[in-house]
Amino acid sequence: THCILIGAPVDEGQRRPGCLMGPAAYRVAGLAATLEDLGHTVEDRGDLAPAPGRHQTCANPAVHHLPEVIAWTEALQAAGAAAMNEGMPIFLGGDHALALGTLAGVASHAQAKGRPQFVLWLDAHSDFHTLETTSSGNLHGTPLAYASGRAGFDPFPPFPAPIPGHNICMFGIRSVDGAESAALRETDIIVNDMRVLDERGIIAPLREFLDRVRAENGLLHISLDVDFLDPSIAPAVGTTVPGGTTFREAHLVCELLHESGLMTSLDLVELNPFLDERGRTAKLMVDLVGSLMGRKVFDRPTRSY
Ligand code: DIR
Ligand code: MN
Ligand code: MN
Ligand code: MN
Repeated sequence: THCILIGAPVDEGQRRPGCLMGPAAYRVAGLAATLEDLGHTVEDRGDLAPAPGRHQTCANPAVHHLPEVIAWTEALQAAGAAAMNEGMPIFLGGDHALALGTLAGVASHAQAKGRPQFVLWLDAHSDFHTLETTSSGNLHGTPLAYASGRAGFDPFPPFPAPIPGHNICMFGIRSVDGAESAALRETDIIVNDMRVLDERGIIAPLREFLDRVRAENGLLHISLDVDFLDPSIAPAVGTTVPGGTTFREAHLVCELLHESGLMTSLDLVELNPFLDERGRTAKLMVDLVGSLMGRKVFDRPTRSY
């Protein structure tokens, strides 16, 4: 695979400075060498710099850094759509607000190719707020609502090709705000919260989704939020939530995704190296990318997955 690394040092989607150091931390933790050792080619396009924000406002006074996040969204949409024609983009975050742009980029590319876009959201949070419903005002809590084509995103550009709910799968969810759960009930987004994963394990719900992606010849964007992982193994994130996925579960998810052969783009988001313990979380994220891209302890016959 030709891997295209795109640094997206977005820090404006939440209030705890540090995510802007994420792209540097992934590079220091050896992401490129990890991919090359697995036989992939790597093209590091450096860090994206958005145009200066214009003077946009919205009705909700809690929302902060709106012009900056809109500028990031536009820059990432363009960079993402372009990279999709040349290889597999891996977006190095930056907070999760970057997915407003990466989802827009991959969805517009999928539309141009006439293929359906699917999204796997590996996160403690559902990130389903609009500009109107967010009470924190943190725009990292909004990308899936934007990608679903929900109203409430003025003055953002309209989402280019809204993704149908049943093409979106949330996985590992354990913190959902009231306005988000009310809105989610009106959709057919697949919500695999921790309760589902505790009851069924991770393999069956993941397979169900991947089977649909394959049956529909879809493109699959994976958005990996550090807080998908349990804080005991991944402390370097501003919004830790107890009860996350374990080391073994996370690697299994990544290995199954690799064996599926379906992933076409990837976000690595919410790493805050300022909160890390000597690069521990950055290294874990790089190891997970290794599993996503084919590393395993023993070679095993390729299954469908
Ligand atoms: C919370 C936290 N739902 C909010 N969201 C996220 O502020 O909207 N934390 N995404 O990582
Ligand atoms: Mn600021
Ligand atoms: Mn998130
Ligand atoms: Mn999260």
